[in-house]
Amino acid sequence: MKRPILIHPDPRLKKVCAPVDDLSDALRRLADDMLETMYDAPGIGLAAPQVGVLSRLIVLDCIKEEGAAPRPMAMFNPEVVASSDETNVYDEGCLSIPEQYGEVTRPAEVEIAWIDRDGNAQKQVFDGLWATCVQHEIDHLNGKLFIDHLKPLKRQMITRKMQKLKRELARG
Ligand code: K1U
Ligand code: ZN
Repeated sequence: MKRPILIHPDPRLKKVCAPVDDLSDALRRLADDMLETMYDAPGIGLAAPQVGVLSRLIVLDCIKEEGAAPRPMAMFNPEVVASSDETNVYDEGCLSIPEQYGEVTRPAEVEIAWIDRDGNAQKQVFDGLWATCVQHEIDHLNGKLFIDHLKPLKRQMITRKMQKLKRELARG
């Protein structure tokens, strides 16, 4: 089931999310719903707070090539356990901040530890777009948006545009 995506500014997007204790069927269903919502958007990642659930769960699939096999991933309690000194700059977007972009500098390579949907501990090194995306999604779990990495003036300009968009959407 597709879920509505919250649009910035929304207080739920600024909260630190709670760790997942027990992997229930409801949480696995949430992960499936988030993947459906992400593919439909379309996007390459999604974090639970973006659908209003304040739990530490993210999904991602950074395979963008037409015709390539999808690689959906769901990560419960994801954590950065190591990051490279080398950095990458990427012009990031966000499904909660539609049609706005900004350059964010992040470590080029990160090692991530997480719990998979079967309850098994996993650890893997990510680079390229996968590294950018997984860091963007973990930021969401800590109440941080990509615009929080930008200069205050650009952040304020984007927030004002989003306030206007939300007013227009509410009017219908
Ligand atoms: O978390 C989100 O809001 C999803 C976001 C993830 C992301 C994008 C760019 C850099 C880092 C993280 C998106 O998926 S925005 C949409 C997007 O980037 C995209 C959409 C269709 C095809 C390819 C990319
Ligand atoms: Zn985002």
